[in-house]
Amino acid sequence: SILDPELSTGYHFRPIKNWINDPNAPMYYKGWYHFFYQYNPKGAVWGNIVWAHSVSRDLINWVALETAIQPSIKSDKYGCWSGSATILRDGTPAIMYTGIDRADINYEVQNIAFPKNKSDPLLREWVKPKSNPIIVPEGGINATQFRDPTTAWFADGHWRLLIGALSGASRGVAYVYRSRDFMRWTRVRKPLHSAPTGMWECPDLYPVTVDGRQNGLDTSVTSSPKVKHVLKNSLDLRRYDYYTIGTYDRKTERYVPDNPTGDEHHLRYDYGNFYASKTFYDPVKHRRILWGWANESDTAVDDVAKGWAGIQAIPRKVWLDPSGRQLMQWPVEELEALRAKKPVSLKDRVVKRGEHVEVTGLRSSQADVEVSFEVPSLEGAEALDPALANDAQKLCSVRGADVEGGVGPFGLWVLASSKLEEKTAVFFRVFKAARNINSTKPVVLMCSDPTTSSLNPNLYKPTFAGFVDIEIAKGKISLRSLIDRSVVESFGAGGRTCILSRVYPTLALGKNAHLHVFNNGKVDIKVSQLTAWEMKKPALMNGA
Ligand code: DQQ
Repeated sequence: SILDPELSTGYHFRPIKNWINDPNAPMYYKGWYHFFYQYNPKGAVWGNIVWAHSVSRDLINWVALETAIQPSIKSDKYGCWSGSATILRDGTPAIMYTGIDRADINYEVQNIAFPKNKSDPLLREWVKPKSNPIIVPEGGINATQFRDPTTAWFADGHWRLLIGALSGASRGVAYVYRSRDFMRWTRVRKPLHSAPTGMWECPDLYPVTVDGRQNGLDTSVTSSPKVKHVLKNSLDLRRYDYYTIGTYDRKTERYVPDNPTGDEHHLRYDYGNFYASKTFYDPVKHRRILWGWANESDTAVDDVAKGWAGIQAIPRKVWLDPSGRQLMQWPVEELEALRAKKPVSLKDRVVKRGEHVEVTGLRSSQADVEVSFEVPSLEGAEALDPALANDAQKLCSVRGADVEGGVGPFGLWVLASSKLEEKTAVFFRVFKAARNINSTKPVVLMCSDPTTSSLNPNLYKPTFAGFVDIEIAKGKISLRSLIDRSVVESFGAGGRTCILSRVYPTLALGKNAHLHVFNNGKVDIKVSQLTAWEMKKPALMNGA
């Protein structure tokens, strides 16, 4: 049943009990990574929102501290919603967050909080200055859709930050606010950017280098010619995070996506269950790290029965692909410390049409699996239905893991029961170039298909999918899957396409979970290398 403790994640961040949602104000301060998150101290459903707080030395082992921010002033009496941290120029961290200050409607204002004691590296206590709220909705702004301040950036004597909003019935907006002293803020009349997508929750704007390296940049780096910006928004209506890559001009305070159709095209961090994400710059390892929330996909009744709901994805390093067209993501390297010493591996193993090969010798319910596939020929690839050439999700739902193809579907069955009644398929499928998308490149689809993941009939089991922008003509593609009891978090082609799914097997639990490589295509494929590690539990696992 859903209450089986074997379904509680082993190495993904989760609450011991109660509800969690958005990541808030991630930062590094005096030797510690700080992580705050939306938390309901009273139950396993959304409500009574406060900021819970955990700290870590390595982003993997977490210690829960006391609640950092909770309703205590008029301007946050009905909820302390999402926000971000900024390290000010004298080294002081400041938190900006949305407060709900009316009982009848979600009237949203922005508040500030500072550490009570800056010399405490754990930043245990936060104080709210009397001047709160410091930003209120005015000038025609819809006060019930005005929230989630970003990390601020500094240039030309001014701080700037963004606030997500809704204009009219359906326009998502990111407003820019400026300040000299971080306390008095004025809105720039024209928004940074907007698009007809519905409300923009949890915006995030940050620089990335275009020099092909994986290092990150501090949020205040805006001027170098070698910098592009990423604007991410969380779409309330569709419950996913999309981003564009573009140019931020700090004179006009406008942002222009490189791809004029980028706001419709919807490049996503993750094509699965991943929402309200936020990045921060890690000055220790010079990288930008992405946190994202993954909700449960069982029912609220199940959540209440099991007593907790929501996890965080493994923090991911993000950087700009040398093509400049998309971001790359990879689990932070610290995660590898949880890998058991002796992995299991396969080498140069051909997987024939219709064949599946079991990977034995490890407990794969909690594992990290890396595979490199070789596709000898693309000749047998299926034709792509032009009507689905832009709709990965639909394509995967009609051509799932069990539908025989040409080149693929091939990939992994994870969390599989011994007789395969239950299995989650993570796979690729290659199509011939589609005429209507104006390219001769074969089209690569990546899917996470949970339709047979559980015998429990009361689950939400959507098929998730995204295209993978690579030259498969070279014949190689890789897959990494982080399997963690009720999580399958996968990274295709080195982090080009990512999909996180929540699944709740009833049989494929603990030592009864199996791992296979499968090939349901007509063409043989080769596993040039597969390495699978059992994952240890972190010594310190959070809990609020
Ligand atoms: N969750 C918060 C809001 C945010 C939403 C409330 C996104 O601030 O817009 O818990 O999941």
